Amino acid sequence: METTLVLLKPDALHRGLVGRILSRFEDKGLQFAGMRLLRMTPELAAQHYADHVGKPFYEGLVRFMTASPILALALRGPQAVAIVRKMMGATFGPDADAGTLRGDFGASRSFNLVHGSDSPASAERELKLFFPDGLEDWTPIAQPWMWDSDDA
Ligand code: 3AN
Repeated sequence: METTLVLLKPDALHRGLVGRILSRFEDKGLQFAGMRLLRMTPELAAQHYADHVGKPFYEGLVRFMTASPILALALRGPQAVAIVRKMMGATFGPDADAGTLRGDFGASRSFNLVHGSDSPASAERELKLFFPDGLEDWTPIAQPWMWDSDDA
């Protein structure tokens, strides 16, 4: 069982896409283990995007991510990290396949709606940044029909 960090970025909130994006994750059978509306600070951005500090696009990325609130999610399920990455699609809207979140909802290279951890190790690091008090542990009533012991 994995838990991954997803961020719905400012463009998702401004464009009223939150409900539809959450529905896609619910429809897939991923479980909400954390949900938090917050304003990303430049300090939090520097920690979260540590690998990108100093790159040419970094300042623009931070300006975008700190402009208005974001919604942080912890999503849980078997192979949740890889599943969310597939659901997000390629980094830039014009390149993202139809059927993915970025492919269906955006055409921008800068405003790409969602973030998802790129590995279980990144997920562990990022979840601590956005959910320092930990996550909610609960069992959805439908879980016995969502996945088998072989999946988890
Ligand atoms: P992804 O979000 O698909 O994992 P990363 O981790 O390579 O992409 O990049 C993190 C974020 O930085 C992206 N979501 C995107 O918003 C931004 N970004 C990455 N590369 C570029 C670039 N060449 N130009 C502008 N923004 C970029």
